[in-house]
Amino acid sequence: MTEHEPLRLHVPEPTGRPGRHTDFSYLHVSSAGEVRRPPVDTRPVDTNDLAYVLVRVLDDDGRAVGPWVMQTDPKLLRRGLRAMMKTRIFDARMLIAQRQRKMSFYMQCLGEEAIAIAHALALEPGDMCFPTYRQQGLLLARDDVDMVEMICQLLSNERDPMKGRQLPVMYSYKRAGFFSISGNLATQFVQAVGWGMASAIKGDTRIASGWIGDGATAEADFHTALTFAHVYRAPVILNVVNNQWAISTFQAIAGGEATTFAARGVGCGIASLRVDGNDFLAVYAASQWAAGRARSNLGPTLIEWVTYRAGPHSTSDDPSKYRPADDWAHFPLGDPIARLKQHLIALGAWSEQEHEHAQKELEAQVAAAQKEAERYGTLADGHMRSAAEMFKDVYKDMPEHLRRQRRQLGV
Ligand SMILES: Cc1ncc(C[n+]2csc(CCOP(=O)(O)OP(=O)(O)O)c2C)c(N)n1
Ligand SMILES: [Mg+2]
Repeated sequence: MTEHEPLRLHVPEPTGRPGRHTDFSYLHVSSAGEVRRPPVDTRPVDTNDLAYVLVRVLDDDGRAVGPWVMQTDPKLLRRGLRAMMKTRIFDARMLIAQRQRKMSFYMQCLGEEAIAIAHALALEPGDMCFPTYRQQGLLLARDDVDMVEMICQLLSNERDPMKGRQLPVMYSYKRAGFFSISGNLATQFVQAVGWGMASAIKGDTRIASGWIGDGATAEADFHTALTFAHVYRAPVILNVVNNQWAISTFQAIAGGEATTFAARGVGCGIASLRVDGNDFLAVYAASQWAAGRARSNLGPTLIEWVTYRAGPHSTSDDPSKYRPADDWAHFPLGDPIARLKQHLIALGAWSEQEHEHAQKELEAQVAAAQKEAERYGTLADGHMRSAAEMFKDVYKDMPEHLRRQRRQLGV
């Protein structure tokens, strides 16, 4: 024995658990308008302070304040609001369809809608996103992606463009700048950096946008991506969506305790921001800033979007087992839809009546798309693609062992 105490490890714990309120002071929320906006050609090292504060534009009364306010056409904001409402309605309907056993699995982005949608509106045609399963807003923000086709994929039916080979929610829309989702977390980050580097090597003007969750930053791919992005000043936006949870694991377990995920970027020599992900105007302004840097050969930007995963991780999860049931109601950054709605009403560019009308119209649109998609089959009616499909599209000439397996299956 020595005079020293026995060594021990620290295991982070969330402050809230079922029956015990979360103390959200760990988020260190800045006031709206308080955080400076650096010039777009700022040196990465000069963003160090920005990795520990929170860029916010909308104040508690729905006013846009501070240096990150942009002259944004209210038409664009209304488009963003409608896309967020559509996404929430879409998620709610698909959740019910999963409970009705029409699809095997679903994942909502409830509470996080502003991030993907404002980001989509800040990108240009041809830019390529490498999303996770929680960025359906990137697709639903666009007019050129058919909801019917998306729902056919969720239902794994005859018209599923993925031919039943992907998990529902793992979309792939090259034409809409949406790279095929992989279930292997964090792979998107290295792919995004690689795609951005290829764009630069080719002398193209298109930029990449990579996506990762707080939990997945603990994967080695995250760090590899940061190194390559920094070394070659790749034209890429590195989005870290910190929604506080990775299934039942609190963000502190992935390394968010007493520091921030944005600080990882600065540590690697990458310009970094920490932004209120539930503030549509802040997401739009920060995305524009980062896209401007990437497009002007000023290098990558890492953005930590602070938000809250308001729903379960997926239809296979029950968050009441590990966090307070009313946690979202106490989350200090509120609801992104309510906040943008309040702002537009304060501007005189929206009203309660218009909101109600839009809600009904979008509900009808989503319901009609679902009805149309269900005509091609659902998991519940067994109207699926033939098992023969899984043998196709892999080899130009099918090898003998696969022919044999197909014969054994009798398809
Ligand atoms: C490499 C890898 N490890 C583990 C999993 C299982 N898994 C799927 S989602 C998830 C949690 C991810 O949390 P986070 O990155 O915070 O994203 P969020 O679901 O909160 O959007 C885990 C562990 C996986 N898909 N891939
Ligand atoms: Mg998470």
